[in-house]
Amino acid sequence: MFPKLLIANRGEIACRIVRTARRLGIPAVAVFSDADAGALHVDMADEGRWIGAADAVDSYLNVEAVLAAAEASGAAAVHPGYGFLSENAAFAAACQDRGIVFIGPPVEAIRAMGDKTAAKRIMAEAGVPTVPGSLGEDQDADRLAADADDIGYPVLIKAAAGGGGRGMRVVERAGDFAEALASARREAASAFGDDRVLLERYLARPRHVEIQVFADTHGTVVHLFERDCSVQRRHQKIIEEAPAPGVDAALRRRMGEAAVAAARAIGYVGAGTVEFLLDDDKSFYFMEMNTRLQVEHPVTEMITGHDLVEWQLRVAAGEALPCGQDDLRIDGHAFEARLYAEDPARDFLPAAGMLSHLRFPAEGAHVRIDAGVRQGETVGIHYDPMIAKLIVWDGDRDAALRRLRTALAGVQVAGVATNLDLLAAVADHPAFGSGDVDTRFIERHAADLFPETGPASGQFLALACLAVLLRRASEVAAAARASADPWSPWHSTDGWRLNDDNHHVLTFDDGGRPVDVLVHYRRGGFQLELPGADGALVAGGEMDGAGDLVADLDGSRITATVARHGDELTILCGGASHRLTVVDPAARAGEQEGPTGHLTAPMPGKVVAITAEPGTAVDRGTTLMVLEAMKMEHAVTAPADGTVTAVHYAVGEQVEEGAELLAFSVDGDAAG
Ligand code: MV4
Repeated sequence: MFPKLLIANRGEIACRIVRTARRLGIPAVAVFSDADAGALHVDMADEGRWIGAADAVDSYLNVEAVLAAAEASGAAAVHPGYGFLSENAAFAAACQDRGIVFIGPPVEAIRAMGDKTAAKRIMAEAGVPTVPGSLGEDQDADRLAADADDIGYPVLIKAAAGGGGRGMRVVERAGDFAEALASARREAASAFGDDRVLLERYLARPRHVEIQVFADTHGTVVHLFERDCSVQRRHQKIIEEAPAPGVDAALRRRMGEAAVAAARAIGYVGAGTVEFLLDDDKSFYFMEMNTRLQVEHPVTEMITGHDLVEWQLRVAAGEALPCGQDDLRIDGHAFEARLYAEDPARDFLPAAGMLSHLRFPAEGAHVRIDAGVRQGETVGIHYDPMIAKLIVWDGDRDAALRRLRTALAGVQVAGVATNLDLLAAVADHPAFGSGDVDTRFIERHAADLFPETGPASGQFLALACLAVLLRRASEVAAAARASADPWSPWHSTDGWRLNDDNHHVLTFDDGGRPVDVLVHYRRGGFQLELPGADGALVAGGEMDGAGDLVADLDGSRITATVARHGDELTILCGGASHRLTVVDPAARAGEQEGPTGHLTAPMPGKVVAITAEPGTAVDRGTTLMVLEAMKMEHAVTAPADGTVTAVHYAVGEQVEEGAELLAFSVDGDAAG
């Protein structure tokens, strides 16, 4: 086995690989950029090597820097993880040239699968089912239109050099083909520098079912069954599971055999994933092959009991696979939920911030947490916004789903917006519970999954008041103890007033809405007059140092966690959370303005589409411009009903964070 392993990645996957290396007694070298100097993966590894500036192109994508770190550390092998250089054929080749083992497939296999057209051609020749269509041998527009007629509408246009949905266009009728082709070509050229397309018959409600394959250097190829990854938001997987609902043993065998045939067709070695589209009638079609370890590999590990990173290391060291196909079994069911720092209130744009509070459920036989960050660390915008993966297992799907729901309720995050509520909403959804999943699940159930964030409930408001009041009391008590005159009335926090009831107004900002609570001080607690409530609520409680609050609200005992980050409070209670900002009464003088007329770039990026027409009235939420940042597209939307009055950038231009993109006149706003 290797005397030392360098991990050319960061975050949760780097931590995960270190854990296996440690278990196998292999010294691990972490690499880090300026942004990751104190990161968890560096602390966990045996060595850390700086490789460059925060921007990935200067560090984790910097082939020379990574190889220099490998050579300087004496690493015999490099594990690329996923993303970054993991499917970069030039990097794999450079490792070979420098005598460093690349933990992954042969360079030719990476190259072959990198081009969707070539990959599809190879698979078709290998007898792997592919979607009927045209490989676009002739890219002439009229020729492609004729191919589309032969396929029959609806037709899907796909970027030959693409993946993940970029450059895809569904065309319902012949009359729309020419424009859709032009649009797809523009996006493909912009995203991949290659505007070639291929055409396929469009499957209306497919599922994304992928097969984990593994091949060694002795001719053995096995599959480790399937994963269903249909629940995706804008081509980003959010919850995956294994085995796939509704896949019976016969279908599993057919898909597994097709995946093994696909791997053999390209002389595969190592861990790979063959992605299929599974149609309602149980027909399945090759979509693409990923020549890396996938993010979602843990669900396969949980149902098979094998460590796929250990298998990767052993195969790369020339060992035979630890077991054959007949030795592999499915035991139980597993789910993975991906916790991302994304802001649901901003169309799931990547969110940045300090994780002032981060708690996970206890790990064990049923719960595994693959995290890349710790409480107190900052999530930036340089990299994929993954915080952690929550993986659960149990004997069958229903039991595993109960574990998932419970585990999600045990996740607590404050200080940065996350997709936690969406994960819980999907896990709780009846359609998900019945296994009725397909690639349009999120779209079909959007009304249930993205409820408008309403105002804080009376309970959450009361808990926020208690948190503020108890904290003030402890701060003042501490100050009194430290002062020369501990008994001074100035140290009292009982709201005492001359000739008046002891009371005080607490003001919060709740999603842009000011909320006042009248607090009456009473022996041993408070009476709270909440907006819209009939009668006051009697509240008391205690808060411990970890931010846990044990409250008594009108006689009901409620435990909650209160995470405070500056003036922002996040109340976490019963699996739900709500953010409120404490407003200093003096600050209310300058009333907050409503939606502004200036739309600025939330992060550095490139303008890839402009749909705003100056002078055209638009509704709140309408997409006006699309930016591309960190390989993802981010929509700039109308903050209110109004009119775009000016567009300051053109497609293709780079914008800095904070740059004013458009001028916008809010309806009824005199400023215009
Ligand atoms: C398709 C399809 C329907 N019909 N191909 C999306 C990105 C790339 N992985 C291929 N994708 C699709 N190809 C045909 N002929 C629907 C999708 C698709 C999809 C596939 C898997 C997971 C999520 C998806 C979301 C939207 C569309």
